[in-house]
Amino acid sequence: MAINLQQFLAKQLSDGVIDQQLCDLLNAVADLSKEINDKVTHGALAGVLGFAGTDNVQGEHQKKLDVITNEIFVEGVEWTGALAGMASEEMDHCLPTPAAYKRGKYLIMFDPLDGSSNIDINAPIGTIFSITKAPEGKIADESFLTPGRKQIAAGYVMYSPQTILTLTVGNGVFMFTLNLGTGEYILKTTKENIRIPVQTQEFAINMSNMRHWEAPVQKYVQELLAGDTGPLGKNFNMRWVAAMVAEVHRVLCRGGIFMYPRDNRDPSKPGKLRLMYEANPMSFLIEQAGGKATNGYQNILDLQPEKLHQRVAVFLGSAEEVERVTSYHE
Ligand code: AFP
Repeated sequence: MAINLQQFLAKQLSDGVIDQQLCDLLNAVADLSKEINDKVTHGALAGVLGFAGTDNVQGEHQKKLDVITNEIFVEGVEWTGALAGMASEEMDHCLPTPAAYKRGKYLIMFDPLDGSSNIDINAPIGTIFSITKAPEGKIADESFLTPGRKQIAAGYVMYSPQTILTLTVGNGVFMFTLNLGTGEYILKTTKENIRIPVQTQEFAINMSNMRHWEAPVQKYVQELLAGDTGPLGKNFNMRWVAAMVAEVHRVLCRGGIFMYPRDNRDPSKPGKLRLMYEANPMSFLIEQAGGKATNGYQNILDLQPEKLHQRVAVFLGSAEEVERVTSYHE
């Protein structure tokens, strides 16, 4: 009998894997994701498409849905009594839990809507979150700068043909499908405790950036393209959905390697993806499912963050291929 997310979390609580505050926080994230799902699926009908007319800290033009979903996320978790503070791709600085609410023991970092460029073309998008223990004392941006290895929980919600919440609390990866009829997230019995195949024949990278890549990535991608006529001795397929949530979901479901390397266009930027609320939570999920995630040199989870919105190169997925491309960087 398939169980729902509340039942799954209640069991994790009774088994001592999570505490009451984390249980409440994760249930709140699941609930707010249903509101985001509603906004996303109504799109133009809800008047939520197009640009908001503002820029985020990344200097990127915010879509209306970026701003709306950020508000939904903040209001969806601030009251739980589980948080000392939160940080978001869409907010320049962190937000300590307002005095009106009980301070909790956790911090949450999130990208409320990953894949904004997909919104107006009805392509997959998602919400990504990462949960760590809050330090004692006043909460500031620096409070969030702990290595990904210290995450307590992480996950994403993918808004696509199915709305799927994927979660780890440190004992494997579990996927839940939203039953729109009942509003329940149901554990996908075929997808309990996900394992990523060590080998793969599928890669994901934005090929239009090829001329900007560093030599190790050039070498590796040439080998992928050479297929069975080259050193890898097998043919590869390519995918690019332009939403990290969709790429990671595919890797968790059937393996593959996803890459967003740094490139020579802007040497000050070590990559496009953000460490704290994209690469870290996704790397936690990937490692929990038996995959690998590096920045070309180090496991992403071992990186010591220096800034809240810092970027990082990402190579993640099936261990054999991530290890191969990482070895070319040595
Ligand atoms: P947007 O949120 O600006 O669409 O960027 C999405 C993203 O951060 C990540 O989710 C994708 O994997 C990657 O960027 C796509 O980047 P390109 O648009 O350069 O292919």
